[in-house]
Amino acid sequence: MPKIRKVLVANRGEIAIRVMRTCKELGIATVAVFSEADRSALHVRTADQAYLVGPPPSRESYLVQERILEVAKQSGADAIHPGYGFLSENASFVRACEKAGIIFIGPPAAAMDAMGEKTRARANMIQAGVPVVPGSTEPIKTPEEAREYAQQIGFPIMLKAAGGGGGKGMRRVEGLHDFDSAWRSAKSEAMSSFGNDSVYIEKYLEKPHHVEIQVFADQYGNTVHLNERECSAQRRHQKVVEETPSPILTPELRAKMGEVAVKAAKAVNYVGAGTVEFLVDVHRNFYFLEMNTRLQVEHPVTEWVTGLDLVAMQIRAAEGEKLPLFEAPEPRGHSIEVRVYAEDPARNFMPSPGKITHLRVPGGPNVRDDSGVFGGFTVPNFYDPMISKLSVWAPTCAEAIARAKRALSEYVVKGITTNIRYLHGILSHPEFVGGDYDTSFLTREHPTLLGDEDPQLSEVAMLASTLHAFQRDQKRAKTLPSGAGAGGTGRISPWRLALKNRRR
Ligand code: MV4
Repeated sequence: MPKIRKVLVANRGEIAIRVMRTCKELGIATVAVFSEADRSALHVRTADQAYLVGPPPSRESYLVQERILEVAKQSGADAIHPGYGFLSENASFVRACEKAGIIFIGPPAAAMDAMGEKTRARANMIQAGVPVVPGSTEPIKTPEEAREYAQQIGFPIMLKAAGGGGGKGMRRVEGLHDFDSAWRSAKSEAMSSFGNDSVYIEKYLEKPHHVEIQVFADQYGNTVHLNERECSAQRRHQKVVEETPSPILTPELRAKMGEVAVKAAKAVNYVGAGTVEFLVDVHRNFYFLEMNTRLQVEHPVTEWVTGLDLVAMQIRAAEGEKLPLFEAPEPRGHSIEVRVYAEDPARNFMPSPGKITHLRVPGGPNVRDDSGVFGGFTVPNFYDPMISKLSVWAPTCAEAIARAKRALSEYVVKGITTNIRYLHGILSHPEFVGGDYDTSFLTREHPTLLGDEDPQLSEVAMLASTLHAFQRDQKRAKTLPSGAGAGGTGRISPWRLALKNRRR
């Protein structure tokens, strides 16, 4: 079995540092790559060696496959960890690593191919017996064909780009009257985002939850799931807060979704850490959305409740070790992660790069700050403005919320604007605390989350949203099938029970 002795981390910021930390603990040497904008970045200082790979734009530096491979050879690295983003889901890069005799710490290229194109992924999942959102499994060629298909499955429908996920090239269509304009704009956005204007159709799910399952596989087909992450707190398809366990899962639903996620991974011969994303509807039906074939930003919450080091597991799997566990670990306690961004929530979340003149990072029991910055660092404007991920663990959800708020209140970042107060507002919001927030939460509640300067006004906003949440509960109790809600049967549903426990 090949032992990995030196890892090139083909990334920057907090994730590069996260990977290097585990390497150090395993006695593995690290190599950083950096652009001209990142000469003084923390990941460069953290690595044992560092190489300049190009000018600031990532197209000319972090994304240049030949240059990254050249550095790997020059430095004597035997493996490359891609982090997330950049080259992490690029099958041609995986093949280039293979050709160069360098271990890619991630899934095989074929597994990426099977999941990369969305209609192909859907067809593969149907084949494997995984439930997918009702809709087409091939791109639709003409608007006539699309209109006919839409009428068949019934409006509202969603037009989605086949070339990639993440909400780009996605349009909700109410009916025939707005079909043509949605068709045109979905196609042109798909083209500019993915260089592929293929579009397919799905039935539109109202206010779904985004729940994803972490999976892990070794090279011998042993595959487990490592429980879920609730990721419904998103804005513009960017996750803002993640937590595990999900407040809407019962142990039974967790086991069912976990089993399906393992089936999905096995169907594409997956190896390493992966995530199967699901949409969960109001009746708690769940549907495969896409599979992310990489380590994800929000992996720390899974590490908190399982006690595992996912990066160490990735490295061991890449070396050919067998999986050390054969069934899902029981989630222990509760974990929440918030993403700290250099951005201004009051100015439509405009990025706020610049020099951090003063920095105090939170600490204390069961608080983890995965940061890519330091006091005196200038946040460049070329990359994603996330500067850190703050994650906490506590025995119960209520304690985890209290701990995350406490940690946020310790966070001091001067010189640039951050979303720290906004994050505190989310964690204080009754809908978040109640645990039944769906993917419409952050957009819908935007005004109440901004943290008004006038405390009386924000009090009113909070009260209004409490009433709103109450109304939603009432409505849901009426619309859910008996047993699923409190719905007149006098029974307390497992979900309600979970919510009650949440307030302990
Ligand atoms: C949907 C949907 C409703 N119905 N598909 C958004 C990102 C992309 N990965 C899929 N997304 C959605 N797909 C159908 N058929 C609603 C969303 C959606 C969403 C999903 C996950 C998290 C946040 C979201 C916010 C708005 C819409």
